Amino acid sequence: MGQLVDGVWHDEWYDTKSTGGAFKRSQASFRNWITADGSAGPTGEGGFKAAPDRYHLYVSLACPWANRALFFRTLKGLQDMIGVSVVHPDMLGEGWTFATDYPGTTGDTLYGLPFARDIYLKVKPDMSGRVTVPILWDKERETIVSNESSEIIRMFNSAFDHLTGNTDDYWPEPLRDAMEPVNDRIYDTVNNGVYKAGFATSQGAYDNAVVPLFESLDWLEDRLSDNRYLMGDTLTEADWRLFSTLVRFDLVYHLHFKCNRKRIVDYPNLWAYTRELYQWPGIAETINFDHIVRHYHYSHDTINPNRIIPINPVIDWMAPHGR
Ligand SMILES: N[C@@H](CCC(=O)N[C@@H](CS)C(=O)NCC(=O)O)C(=O)O
Repeated sequence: MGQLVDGVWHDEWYDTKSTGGAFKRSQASFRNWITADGSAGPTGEGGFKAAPDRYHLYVSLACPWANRALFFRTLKGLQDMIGVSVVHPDMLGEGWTFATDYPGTTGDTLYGLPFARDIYLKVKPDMSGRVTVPILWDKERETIVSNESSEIIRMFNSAFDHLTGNTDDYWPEPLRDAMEPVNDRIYDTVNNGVYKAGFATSQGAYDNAVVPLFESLDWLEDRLSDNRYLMGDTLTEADWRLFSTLVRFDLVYHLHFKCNRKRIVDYPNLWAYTRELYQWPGIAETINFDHIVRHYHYSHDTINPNRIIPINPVIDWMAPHGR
Protein backbone atom coordinates (compact mmCIF):
# COMPACT_ATOMS: atom_id res chain seq x y z
CA MET A 1 0.00 0.00 0.00
CA GLY A 2 1.32 3.45 -0.82
CA GLN A 3 0.68 6.50 -2.91
CA LEU A 4 2.06 8.67 -5.69
CA VAL A 5 3.63 12.05 -4.89
CA ASP A 6 4.43 14.10 -8.00
CA GLY A 7 4.64 10.92 -10.04
CA VAL A 8 6.92 9.09 -7.59
CA TRP A 9 5.68 6.05 -5.69
CA HIS A 10 5.94 6.18 -1.89
CA ASP A 11 5.42 2.96 0.01
CA GLU A 12 3.59 4.13 3.09
CA TRP A 13 0.54 3.15 5.06
CA TYR A 14 -2.49 5.41 5.51
CA ASP A 15 -1.65 8.32 7.79
CA THR A 16 -3.88 8.18 10.84
CA LYS A 17 -1.58 10.16 13.16
CA SER A 18 -3.01 13.51 12.16
CA THR A 19 -6.60 12.36 12.68
CA GLY A 20 -6.48 10.88 16.17
CA GLY A 21 -6.28 7.36 14.80
CA ALA A 22 -9.20 7.72 12.39
CA PHE A 23 -9.10 6.48 8.79
CA LYS A 24 -10.12 9.15 6.26
CA ARG A 25 -10.88 7.96 2.73
CA SER A 26 -9.55 10.31 0.05
CA GLN A 27 -11.70 11.65 -2.79
CA ALA A 28 -11.48 9.90 -6.16
CA SER A 29 -9.49 11.97 -8.65
CA PHE A 30 -11.11 11.18 -12.04
CA ARG A 31 -14.76 12.10 -12.20
CA ASN A 32 -15.85 12.12 -15.87
CA TRP A 33 -18.96 10.33 -17.09
CA ILE A 34 -19.74 8.07 -20.02
CA THR A 35 -23.04 9.27 -21.45
CA ALA A 36 -25.25 8.00 -24.29
CA ASP A 37 -24.37 10.95 -26.55
CA GLY A 38 -20.97 11.96 -25.19
CA SER A 39 -22.23 15.11 -23.49
CA ALA A 40 -20.66 15.97 -20.13
CA GLY A 41 -22.09 14.31 -17.03
CA PRO A 42 -22.66 15.89 -13.61
CA THR A 43 -18.88 16.30 -13.12
CA GLY A 44 -15.78 16.36 -15.29
CA GLU A 45 -15.61 16.86 -19.04
CA GLY A 46 -17.59 15.51 -21.99
CA GLY A 47 -16.41 13.37 -24.88
CA PHE A 48 -17.00 9.93 -23.40
CA LYS A 49 -19.75 8.52 -25.57
CA ALA A 50 -21.10 5.05 -24.87
CA ALA A 51 -19.78 2.63 -27.50
CA PRO A 52 -19.11 -1.10 -27.68
CA ASP A 53 -15.53 -2.15 -26.87
CA ARG A 54 -14.33 1.37 -26.13
CA TYR A 55 -14.13 1.14 -22.33
CA HIS A 56 -12.28 -1.18 -19.97
CA LEU A 57 -12.56 -1.82 -16.26
CA TYR A 58 -9.56 -2.47 -14.01
CA VAL A 59 -10.70 -4.20 -10.83
CA SER A 60 -9.66 -6.10 -7.78
CA LEU A 61 -12.03 -8.97 -7.07
CA ALA A 62 -11.35 -8.38 -3.38
CA CYS A 63 -12.47 -4.77 -3.41
CA PRO A 64 -16.09 -3.99 -2.51
CA TRP A 65 -16.06 -0.78 -4.57
CA ALA A 66 -14.76 -2.52 -7.67
CA ASN A 67 -17.18 -5.36 -7.10
CA ARG A 68 -20.16 -3.08 -7.34
CA ALA A 69 -18.97 -1.92 -10.75
CA LEU A 70 -18.81 -5.59 -11.77
CA PHE A 71 -22.33 -6.17 -10.45
CA PHE A 72 -23.62 -3.42 -12.73
CA ARG A 73 -21.62 -4.62 -15.73
CA THR A 74 -23.44 -7.95 -15.33
CA LEU A 75 -26.88 -6.59 -14.36
CA LYS A 76 -26.87 -4.34 -17.41
CA GLY A 77 -25.55 -6.96 -19.83
CA LEU A 78 -22.33 -5.08 -20.59
CA GLN A 79 -19.94 -8.04 -20.45
CA ASP A 80 -19.38 -8.07 -24.22
CA MET A 81 -18.96 -4.29 -24.41
CA ILE A 82 -16.64 -3.61 -21.48
CA GLY A 83 -13.55 -5.76 -20.88
CA VAL A 84 -12.03 -6.40 -17.46
CA SER A 85 -8.49 -6.74 -16.08
CA VAL A 86 -8.09 -8.25 -12.60
CA VAL A 87 -5.22 -7.25 -10.31
CA HIS A 88 -3.38 -9.58 -7.95
CA PRO A 89 -5.11 -9.85 -4.54
CA ASP A 90 -1.94 -8.99 -2.59
CA MET A 91 -1.57 -5.24 -2.24
CA LEU A 92 1.87 -4.77 -0.68
CA GLY A 93 4.69 -2.25 -1.05
CA GLU A 94 4.04 -1.63 -4.74
CA GLY A 95 0.28 -1.19 -4.30
CA TRP A 96 -2.01 -3.08 -6.68
CA THR A 97 -0.02 -5.11 -9.20
CA PHE A 98 -0.75 -6.92 -12.43
CA ALA A 99 1.23 -9.98 -11.36
CA THR A 100 -0.43 -13.12 -12.68
CA ASP A 101 0.98 -15.76 -10.34
CA TYR A 102 -2.35 -16.24 -8.60
CA PRO A 103 -5.53 -17.91 -9.88
CA GLY A 104 -8.17 -15.48 -11.09
CA THR A 105 -5.74 -12.69 -12.04
CA THR A 106 -5.47 -11.50 -15.65
CA GLY A 107 -2.59 -9.02 -15.70
CA ASP A 108 -3.05 -5.75 -17.57
CA THR A 109 -4.79 -7.11 -20.66
CA LEU A 110 -4.51 -3.79 -22.52
CA TYR A 111 -0.90 -2.65 -22.09
CA GLY A 112 0.88 -5.37 -20.12
CA LEU A 113 1.97 -2.83 -17.48
CA PRO A 114 3.29 -4.17 -14.15
CA PHE A 115 1.45 -1.96 -11.64
CA ALA A 116 -1.94 -0.28 -11.36
CA ARG A 117 -0.14 2.99 -10.67
CA ASP A 118 1.24 2.81 -14.22
CA ILE A 119 -2.31 3.25 -15.53
CA TYR A 120 -2.61 6.48 -13.56
CA LEU A 121 0.89 7.61 -14.58
CA LYS A 122 0.04 6.99 -18.25
CA VAL A 123 -2.59 9.71 -17.89
CA LYS A 124 -0.76 12.02 -15.50
CA PRO A 125 3.00 11.47 -15.19
CA ASP A 126 3.20 13.87 -12.23
CA MET A 127 0.15 12.43 -10.50
CA SER A 128 -0.19 12.68 -6.71
CA GLY A 129 -2.65 10.64 -4.70
CA ARG A 130 -3.77 7.13 -3.98
CA VAL A 131 -3.91 4.48 -6.65
CA THR A 132 -7.30 2.87 -6.26
CA VAL A 133 -9.53 0.44 -8.11
CA PRO A 134 -11.94 0.36 -9.84
CA ILE A 135 -10.53 2.31 -12.79
CA LEU A 136 -12.78 2.88 -15.80
CA TRP A 137 -10.49 3.33 -18.79
CA ASP A 138 -11.20 4.81 -22.22
CA LYS A 139 -9.23 2.87 -24.85
CA GLU A 140 -9.91 5.51 -27.51
CA ARG A 141 -8.65 8.57 -25.66
CA GLU A 142 -6.26 6.51 -23.53
CA THR A 143 -7.35 8.12 -20.33
CA ILE A 144 -9.21 7.39 -17.11
CA VAL A 145 -12.90 8.20 -17.31
CA SER A 146 -13.56 7.63 -13.62
CA ASN A 147 -12.18 5.97 -10.52
CA GLU A 148 -15.31 6.54 -8.44
CA SER A 149 -17.46 3.41 -8.24
CA SER A 150 -20.64 5.17 -7.09
CA GLU A 151 -20.55 7.11 -10.35
CA ILE A 152 -19.42 4.20 -12.53
CA ILE A 153 -22.52 2.23 -11.47
CA ARG A 154 -24.76 5.17 -12.42
CA MET A 155 -23.13 5.35 -15.87
CA PHE A 156 -23.56 1.62 -16.38
CA ASN A 157 -27.17 1.90 -15.19
CA SER A 158 -28.26 3.95 -18.19
CA ALA A 159 -25.58 5.16 -20.64
CA PHE A 160 -25.49 1.98 -22.74
CA ASP A 161 -29.24 1.20 -22.71
CA HIS A 162 -29.72 2.20 -26.37
CA LEU A 163 -26.93 -0.21 -27.36
CA THR A 164 -27.86 -3.18 -25.19
CA GLY A 165 -31.64 -2.79 -25.09
CA ASN A 166 -31.38 -3.47 -21.34
CA THR A 167 -33.47 -0.76 -19.68
CA ASP A 168 -33.50 -2.20 -16.16
CA ASP A 169 -33.28 0.85 -13.93
CA TYR A 170 -31.61 0.65 -10.53
CA TRP A 171 -31.78 4.40 -9.96
CA PRO A 172 -35.39 5.16 -10.77
CA GLU A 173 -36.35 8.82 -10.77
CA PRO A 174 -39.27 8.52 -8.30
CA LEU A 175 -37.06 6.86 -5.66
CA ARG A 176 -33.96 9.03 -5.99
CA ASP A 177 -34.72 11.53 -3.26
CA ALA A 178 -35.64 8.85 -0.75
CA MET A 179 -32.64 6.75 -1.73
CA GLU A 180 -30.06 9.46 -1.11
CA PRO A 181 -30.13 9.47 2.71
CA VAL A 182 -30.23 5.66 2.71
CA ASN A 183 -27.13 5.52 0.50
CA ASP A 184 -25.43 8.18 2.61
CA ARG A 185 -25.99 6.38 5.89
CA ILE A 186 -24.96 3.02 4.43
CA TYR A 187 -21.84 4.52 2.86
CA ASP A 188 -20.72 6.29 6.00
CA THR A 189 -21.51 3.66 8.61
CA VAL A 190 -21.44 0.36 6.71
CA ASN A 191 -19.48 0.42 3.40
CA ASN A 192 -16.86 2.80 4.75
CA GLY A 193 -17.76 2.09 8.39
CA VAL A 194 -16.09 -1.33 8.32
CA TYR A 195 -12.89 0.30 7.00
CA LYS A 196 -13.03 3.01 9.65
CA ALA A 197 -13.31 0.33 12.33
CA GLY A 198 -10.65 -1.88 10.76
CA PHE A 199 -8.05 0.80 10.02
CA ALA A 200 -8.56 2.71 13.29
CA THR A 201 -5.36 3.10 15.28
CA SER A 202 -6.97 4.40 18.47
CA GLN A 203 -9.71 2.99 20.65
CA GLY A 204 -11.78 6.15 20.25
CA ALA A 205 -11.67 6.03 16.46
CA TYR A 206 -12.62 2.37 16.49
CA ASP A 207 -15.54 2.96 18.88
CA ASN A 208 -16.74 5.89 16.76
CA ALA A 209 -16.97 3.58 13.77
CA VAL A 210 -18.07 0.25 15.18
CA VAL A 211 -20.99 1.50 17.26
CA PRO A 212 -22.74 3.29 14.34
CA LEU A 213 -21.98 0.28 12.13
CA PHE A 214 -24.01 -2.07 14.31
CA GLU A 215 -26.71 0.56 14.86
CA SER A 216 -27.07 0.67 11.09
CA LEU A 217 -27.15 -3.11 10.74
CA ASP A 218 -29.94 -3.21 13.34
CA TRP A 219 -31.77 -0.48 11.41
CA LEU A 220 -31.36 -2.40 8.15
CA GLU A 221 -32.51 -5.66 9.72
CA ASP A 222 -35.64 -3.89 10.87
CA ARG A 223 -36.17 -2.16 7.52
CA LEU A 224 -36.01 -5.49 5.70
CA SER A 225 -38.64 -7.03 7.99
CA ASP A 226 -41.41 -5.25 6.10
CA ASN A 227 -39.62 -4.21 2.90
CA ARG A 228 -38.58 -6.71 0.27
CA TYR A 229 -35.66 -4.46 -0.68
CA LEU A 230 -34.22 -1.34 0.89
CA MET A 231 -36.49 0.98 -1.08
CA GLY A 232 -39.58 -1.26 -1.00
CA ASP A 233 -40.56 -3.62 -3.82
CA THR A 234 -38.01 -2.29 -6.28
CA LEU A 235 -34.44 -3.56 -6.31
CA THR A 236 -32.19 -0.49 -6.57
CA GLU A 237 -28.55 0.54 -6.51
CA ALA A 238 -28.92 1.02 -2.75
CA ASP A 239 -29.27 -2.76 -2.43
CA TRP A 240 -26.22 -3.51 -4.56
CA ARG A 241 -24.13 -0.96 -2.70
CA LEU A 242 -25.06 -2.57 0.62
CA PHE A 243 -24.68 -6.13 -0.67
CA SER A 244 -21.06 -5.58 -1.64
CA THR A 245 -20.19 -5.08 2.03
CA LEU A 246 -22.58 -7.73 3.40
CA VAL A 247 -21.14 -10.47 1.20
CA ARG A 248 -17.65 -9.80 2.67
CA PHE A 249 -18.75 -9.27 6.24
CA ASP A 250 -18.54 -12.66 7.93
CA LEU A 251 -15.35 -13.68 6.12
CA VAL A 252 -13.26 -10.55 6.55
CA TYR A 253 -14.86 -7.66 8.37
CA HIS A 254 -16.03 -9.68 11.37
CA LEU A 255 -12.55 -10.92 12.29
CA HIS A 256 -9.95 -8.88 10.40
CA PHE A 257 -11.66 -5.49 10.87
CA LYS A 258 -12.95 -6.33 14.38
CA CYS A 259 -16.60 -5.78 13.42
CA ASN A 260 -17.61 -8.64 15.64
CA ARG A 261 -20.64 -7.78 17.69
CA LYS A 262 -22.63 -9.97 15.31
CA ARG A 263 -22.22 -11.75 11.99
CA ILE A 264 -24.60 -11.30 9.06
CA VAL A 265 -25.79 -14.90 9.54
CA ASP A 266 -27.07 -13.76 12.96
CA TYR A 267 -29.56 -11.36 11.35
CA PRO A 268 -32.41 -13.40 9.80
CA ASN A 269 -33.58 -10.72 7.35
CA LEU A 270 -30.18 -9.44 6.32
CA TRP A 271 -28.85 -12.95 5.88
CA ALA A 272 -31.77 -14.08 3.68
CA TYR A 273 -31.49 -10.85 1.68
CA THR A 274 -27.72 -11.31 1.23
CA ARG A 275 -28.33 -14.83 -0.09
CA GLU A 276 -31.05 -13.61 -2.42
CA LEU A 277 -28.73 -11.04 -3.99
CA TYR A 278 -25.87 -13.52 -4.12
CA GLN A 279 -28.14 -15.89 -6.05
CA TRP A 280 -29.26 -13.17 -8.48
CA PRO A 281 -28.47 -14.27 -12.07
CA GLY A 282 -24.81 -13.63 -12.89
CA ILE A 283 -23.84 -12.10 -9.54
CA ALA A 284 -22.08 -15.09 -7.95
CA GLU A 285 -19.68 -15.17 -10.90
CA THR A 286 -18.49 -11.66 -9.99
CA ILE A 287 -17.60 -12.68 -6.43
CA ASN A 288 -14.32 -14.39 -5.67
CA PHE A 289 -14.13 -15.36 -1.99
CA ASP A 290 -10.57 -16.54 -2.36
CA HIS A 291 -9.39 -13.10 -3.53
CA ILE A 292 -11.47 -11.46 -0.81
CA VAL A 293 -10.07 -13.51 2.06
CA ARG A 294 -6.53 -13.48 0.71
CA HIS A 295 -6.36 -9.76 -0.03
CA TYR A 296 -7.43 -8.43 3.33
CA HIS A 297 -5.48 -10.83 5.51
CA TYR A 298 -2.35 -10.77 3.38
CA SER A 299 -2.16 -7.09 2.51
CA HIS A 300 -2.79 -5.20 5.73
CA ASP A 301 0.36 -5.88 7.66
CA THR A 302 -0.45 -3.36 10.39
CA ILE A 303 -3.53 -5.44 11.22
CA ASN A 304 -2.30 -8.96 10.46
CA PRO A 305 1.52 -8.81 10.38
CA ASN A 306 2.08 -12.55 10.14
CA ARG A 307 -0.27 -12.80 7.16
CA ILE A 308 -2.00 -15.89 8.50
CA ILE A 309 -5.12 -16.64 6.50
CA PRO A 310 -7.86 -17.75 8.91
CA ILE A 311 -9.81 -20.98 8.49
CA ASN A 312 -13.11 -19.05 8.37
CA PRO A 313 -16.67 -20.38 8.60
CA VAL A 314 -18.14 -22.41 5.76
CA ILE A 315 -21.10 -20.40 4.46
CA ASP A 316 -23.93 -21.94 2.46
CA TRP A 317 -24.53 -19.13 -0.03
CA MET A 318 -26.88 -21.24 -2.13
CA ALA A 319 -29.24 -22.17 0.71
CA PRO A 320 -32.84 -21.23 -0.21
CA HIS A 321 -33.50 -17.66 0.89
CA GLY A 322 -37.26 -17.89 1.09
CA ARG A 323 -37.85 -14.27 0.16
N1 LIG B 1 -13.94 6.07 -4.01
C1 LIG B 1 -13.42 4.91 -4.53
C2 LIG B 1 -12.72 4.08 -3.46
C3 LIG B 1 -12.02 2.91 -4.06
C4 LIG B 1 -11.02 2.29 -3.09
O1 LIG B 1 -10.72 2.84 -2.00
N2 LIG B 1 -10.49 1.14 -3.46
C5 LIG B 1 -9.49 0.47 -2.62
C6 LIG B 1 -9.60 -1.02 -2.71
S1 LIG B 1 -10.96 -1.71 -1.86
C7 LIG B 1 -8.10 0.80 -3.10
O2 LIG B 1 -7.82 0.66 -4.28
N3 LIG B 1 -7.23 1.21 -2.18
C8 LIG B 1 -5.85 1.46 -2.45
C9 LIG B 1 -5.32 2.60 -1.63
O3 LIG B 1 -6.11 3.32 -1.01
O4 LIG B 1 -4.12 2.78 -1.63
C10 LIG B 1 -14.55 4.13 -5.19
O5 LIG B 1 -15.59 3.87 -4.56
O6 LIG B 1 -14.40 3.81 -6.35
